[in-house]
Amino acid sequence: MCNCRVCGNSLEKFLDLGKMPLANGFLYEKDFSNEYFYNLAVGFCNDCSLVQLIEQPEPEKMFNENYPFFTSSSKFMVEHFRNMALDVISVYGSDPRIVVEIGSNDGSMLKVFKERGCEEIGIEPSKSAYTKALSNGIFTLNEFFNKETARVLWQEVGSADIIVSANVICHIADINSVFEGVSELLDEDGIFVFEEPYIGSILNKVSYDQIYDEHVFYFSATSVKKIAEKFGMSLFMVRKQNVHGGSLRYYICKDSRPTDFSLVSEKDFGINKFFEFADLVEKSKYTFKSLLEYLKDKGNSIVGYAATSKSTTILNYCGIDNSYIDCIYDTTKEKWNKFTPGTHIPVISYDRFKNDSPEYSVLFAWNHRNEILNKEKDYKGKFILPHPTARIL
Ligand code: DWN
Ligand code: ZN
Repeated sequence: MCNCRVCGNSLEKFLDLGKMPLANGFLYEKDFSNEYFYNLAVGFCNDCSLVQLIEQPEPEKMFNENYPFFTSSSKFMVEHFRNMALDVISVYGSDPRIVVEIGSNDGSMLKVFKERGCEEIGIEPSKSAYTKALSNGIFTLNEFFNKETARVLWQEVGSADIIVSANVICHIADINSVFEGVSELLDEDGIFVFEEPYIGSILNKVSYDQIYDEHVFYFSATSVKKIAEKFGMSLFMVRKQNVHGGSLRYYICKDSRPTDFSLVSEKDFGINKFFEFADLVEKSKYTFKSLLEYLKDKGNSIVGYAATSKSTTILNYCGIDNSYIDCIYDTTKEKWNKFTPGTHIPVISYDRFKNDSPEYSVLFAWNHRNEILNKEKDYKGKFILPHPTARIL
């Protein structure tokens, strides 16, 4: 079993979701026999309070030319990142000169900084997303961010006024290298702002599908504060965000700034809370599978709406294949005509959803619920939410 990636302490395992394929390892039929699996389990560090995967596949297996997630797949999220960029500039206090984004994907957020006249630098390891960013005119390096990349950048362009990141820091196992790199690259008056799905929301919503290979860390204000301090920086503010089921935005600086943690209380995040969560996850699986069985027995057609990374955890953990779910409709063309990792359900173009009009659709992109329900006002069937207790909307 691996130790805490921040402080080296041994981890207390509280949840084991079993054998898993890569969350974004959508594949063709010819590749079924070579599919990669690992064991998906999560542990808690009693020292720094950081929840983390026990084992994570190598980054190159996940983030490469086949990586099929693009920020622009959600209009709502593009708008959210516009607001995030403006918020960060306003907290920084003046127009920044250099802005670096760690894991900048297709450049959706950097575009806003660029429009404001900043020099934008994206760091994006997935060739697929990097290529999209370049075609969007966003300066991007096809690299993993770590202390070495940070040093090279610092030598070439000097320090960064702002370093931002969204839904990325939780993906990087060598978090010590990330924070060391940030502390070297960041200007003395600069700020480092990042946001991630919040462990408090995952616990409350029993959204265990946020747990998959790419998400090695599940942060809280308590754990982020400790990591920042380890590298001579300080967490001065956290703000809740209503995205991905509930995220926290963390604001970190090198100098001292007025602190504001008023909105977050994490007193009860001890190991017992995590064992309780593990019980609720098992109950959720039972309700989801029973609901699908019930609907199927009655002769209904069931499909999936959005082949998200999260759906890989749910489908594999609950043992749901195409005897339950006929297909999953998705807007990302890189996933079309492929099959879901591990469970081999066909993924097809979203364009067919309206015509097919299936009776029940599992809303695997439950985090985009408002955006999707708005878009699907004319849908005659019903949506199913997979957790906390599976239910028909
Ligand atoms: O952390 C991560 C988050 C930010 O994005 C990554 N590890 C990978 C990814 O996770 P995800 O795949 O669970 O993200 P989403 O945004 O919940 O889902 C994206 C998928 O859903 C895409 O394949 C597009 C699809 N989708 C759709 O078919 N119709 C999305 C929307 C909003 C829609 O209306
Ligand atoms: Zn630790």
